[in-house]
Amino acid sequence: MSDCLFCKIRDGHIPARVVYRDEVCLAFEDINPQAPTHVLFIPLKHIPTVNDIALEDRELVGHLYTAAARLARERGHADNGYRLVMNTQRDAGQTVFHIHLHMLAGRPLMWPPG
Ligand code: IU
Repeated sequence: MSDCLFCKIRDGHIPARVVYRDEVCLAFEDINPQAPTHVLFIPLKHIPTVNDIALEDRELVGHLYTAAARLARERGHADNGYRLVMNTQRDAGQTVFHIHLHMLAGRPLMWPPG
């Protein structure tokens, strides 16, 4: 079995509050939410970091964004706004090495972060 935590969530070996799934991606509530809405969008394909995104993955990455925008609309965040972010490597605070798009919404968000 893969050592990757998010692959284990994808495969149902670790529970998560899944909010969306299709043939390309999976979305689930972050276990330690930093905003009223904090959802992670992951590709089903294991890609460790943004550095590892290949040209052939371009559609997959776009798919994460369109899935996130749809959920934002469904949850009523489209007008007030939300943040989509992919932390990459140590200095950005990446802790799980399977790319994931954070969607944060539901409160005013500070900028710049940390
Ligand atoms: P990061 O960008 O790699 O730091 O984000 C990892 C996120 O994964 C972070 O917000 C954690 O709260 C979240 N997470 C989770 O949702 N479920 C888990 O079992 C674990 C981490 I470990």
